[in-house]
Amino acid sequence: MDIGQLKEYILSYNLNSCPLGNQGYNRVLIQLMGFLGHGKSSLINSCKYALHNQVFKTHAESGSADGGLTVVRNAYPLTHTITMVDNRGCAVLNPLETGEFYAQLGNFVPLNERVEWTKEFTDMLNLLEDSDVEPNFTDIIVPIFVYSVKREIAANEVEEIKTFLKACRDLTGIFPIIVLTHKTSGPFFKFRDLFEGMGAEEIFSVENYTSEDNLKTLGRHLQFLNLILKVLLNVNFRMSEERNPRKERAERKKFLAKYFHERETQK
Ligand SMILES: Nc1nc2c(ncn2[C@@H]2O[C@H](COP(=O)(O)OP(=O)(O)OP(=O)(O)O)[C@@H](O)[C@H]2O)c(=O)[nH]1
Ligand SMILES: [Mg+2]
Repeated sequence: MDIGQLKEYILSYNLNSCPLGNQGYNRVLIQLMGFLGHGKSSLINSCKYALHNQVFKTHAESGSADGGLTVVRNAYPLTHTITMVDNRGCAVLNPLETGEFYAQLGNFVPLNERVEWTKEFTDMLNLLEDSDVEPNFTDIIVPIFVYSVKREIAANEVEEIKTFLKACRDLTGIFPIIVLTHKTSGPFFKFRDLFEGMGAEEIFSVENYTSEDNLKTLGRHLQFLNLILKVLLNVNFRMSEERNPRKERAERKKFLAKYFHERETQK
């Protein structure tokens, strides 16, 4: 596929065209996750820039090197079917943070709301119950974990991230795609090996487009278009089998209820 065909494939992507039809799904949600200031919002801006022939624009506000800028889980449509979802960055990947991410991936948290890491056991159970009023089971969620290669990583963090990524896989049926940002400012090959060792199947190293540097080149555009393509290939794979959105939602609910119960008893 040349770049024109790649863009056309993404722009015209429709779940109705899957071999077994849409099976009750109507949207692909690309859910970003990661630590503070690692480049999540910039990744959204980069993908929109690569996909649409426009001047560079910051759709998702980005800027602070230390992070903490994004606190709302804003949704940014890329096409009529594909939406990218920003996230609050976490300082640590402790049970309160991972619990929130799992609830998001289960589609039990409404979009465009402020992300709180503080939800305790009863808050989480209420969240699961409340979401039954207007259940959302028509999204296919694809997780993306964003990590800056400028950052140091401690041995205990590697174990935490590994456990987290596997749980995301169990919940969504898709191993989170890893996006390594700031690739020209750190040992990206070291992080590639590290994430591959954690079980990552797809690892992209990118230099995000930013307000300071948004010089468009073919290779840089392709980084982001190929990332979106990989998301869609994962969706196609999942959609090649018979699916039941309601049943899958019920499974995710059970997974979360069990997780929150275990988290409570391990305190
Ligand atoms: N050179 C370079 N700068 C980047 C890259 N990605 C992000 N930045 C810069 O890093 C800073 C933080 O990026 P953001 O996109 O705001 O990061 P974030 O993960 O959304 O951060 P929070 O929402 O605040 O947690 C900004 O100044 C960006 O311009 C990259 O790949 N290369
Ligand atoms: Mg942000």
